[in-house]
Amino acid sequence: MALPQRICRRDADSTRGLAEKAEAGTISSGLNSPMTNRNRIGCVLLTFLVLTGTRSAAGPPERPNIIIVMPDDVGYGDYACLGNPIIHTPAADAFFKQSVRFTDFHVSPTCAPTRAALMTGRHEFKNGVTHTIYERERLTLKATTIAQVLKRAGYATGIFGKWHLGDEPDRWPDKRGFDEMFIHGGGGIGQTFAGSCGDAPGNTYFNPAILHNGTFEKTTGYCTDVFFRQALAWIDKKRKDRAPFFAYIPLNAAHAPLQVPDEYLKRYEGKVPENTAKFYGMIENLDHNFGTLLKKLKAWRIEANTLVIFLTDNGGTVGVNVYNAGMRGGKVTPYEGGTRVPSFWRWPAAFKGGVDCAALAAHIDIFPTLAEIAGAPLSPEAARQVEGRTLLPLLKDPHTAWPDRELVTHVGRWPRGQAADWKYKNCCIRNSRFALVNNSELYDLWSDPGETTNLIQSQIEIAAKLRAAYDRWWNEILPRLENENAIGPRINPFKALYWKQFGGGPDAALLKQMDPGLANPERTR
Ligand SMILES: [Ca+2]
Repeated sequence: MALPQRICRRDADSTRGLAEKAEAGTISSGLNSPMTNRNRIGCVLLTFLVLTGTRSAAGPPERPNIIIVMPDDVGYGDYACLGNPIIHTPAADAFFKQSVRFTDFHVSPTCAPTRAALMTGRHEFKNGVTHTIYERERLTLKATTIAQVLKRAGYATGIFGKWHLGDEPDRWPDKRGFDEMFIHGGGGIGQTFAGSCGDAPGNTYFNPAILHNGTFEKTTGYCTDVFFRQALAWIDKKRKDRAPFFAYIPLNAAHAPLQVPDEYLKRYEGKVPENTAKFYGMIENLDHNFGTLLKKLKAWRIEANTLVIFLTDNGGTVGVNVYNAGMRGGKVTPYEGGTRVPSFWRWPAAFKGGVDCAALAAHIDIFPTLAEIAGAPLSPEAARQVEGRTLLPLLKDPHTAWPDRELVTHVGRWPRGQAADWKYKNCCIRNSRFALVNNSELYDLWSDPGETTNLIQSQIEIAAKLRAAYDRWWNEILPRLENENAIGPRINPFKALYWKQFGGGPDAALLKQMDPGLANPERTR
């Protein structure tokens, strides 16, 4: 089982960590940690090597292609390689054996927040993202995205799937660093929410109309098959161009509604509740597509120098009642089960796979890691934006020194205008050992990974230190919540564009559902 192994790894890591801290004489916070000098030097060195083409047999590989595959609403416990006793995920399991696996990797507790943090290398609230709807899913236009950074460094950049950081045309990914854009709208195919957040009208997971570089295409097939097919065709073209590429493949599956091809349902029917069977079927379909992608990389002989990152976008959902890897909570909670996700990294030319890394890592680390790997220089502004750390030292040596840090989780989603009252609600600040939840619960994750025993009364100093760091963070983010009072348009932009292209329009019920004043009266207060 995964759980006892995890405790052992953390114990080993704690011993190592204490020795490292004693040696360094300091424990640093990850809340505002810029790139270290060592990493900056590494970045400059890699840039030099890339620009000059210098490469010895023992030197670093050429900068790799980069692929991120990120299923939606799938948790740590939803993979066979991570202990799930029922699900069939052979591609992820094989990939797991070839990868560096982060065992304490955290994302945000919901969809748009994780995407905002991944794209910018900093907490989603600093990007104005405090919800998944009501304009509060929109990524600030002031931020620099990792796609922009990679594009400037010469990468071809493509997104295939779920953007969920703003549906208005000026917020589309093609304005945020992606050359190629093949996306659905809102937070999921077929969704409609008041204001700007919603998909094309009438879409389901089968044969959806997808926005392709500004024009809708009526596709054929199941959504996950469609997104992978499009991504593979684009990758095939780019690899023939011999340009490095960044393919970002954030799938909408296995987010509800639980629509799945019948053939993927059969294995689970009767073994688990019906909804879980559908959910597992969606994951198995995704796994089949992931396997096809990996086979293609091999057939195209670009496997060795392609970095493939596989992670999910928040904690578990439908599957947590069957298996949750011993964690408490799931999506939309501040507990471990809300944010700790699979995170597998494979780059055969640069680092050895088949190993676990127990260091406390997060989605905000992806930005600086990719920038360093690509040898992409950051503007001073972008460097200041990034709160994460490069993971490259850990990828090369999973046991290397990794100073402790503090990471903040906040579920957000407060009612309009009530941010200030939500300071200690649905939140957590954690370091590698302790988690302070809702300012009233303290857990020792090494001895109690299931977060069952509240130590708030006995570990007063530890709680006070975490609380002080949290208070500083909260004061910093409050002035940055730029979308709190935004009022969206009366018609979802994706729907308006679809009707402009194909004809048609909303009926009275749909108009009411989209209207920010009628459908969501608290917005007008
Ligand atoms: Ca999600």
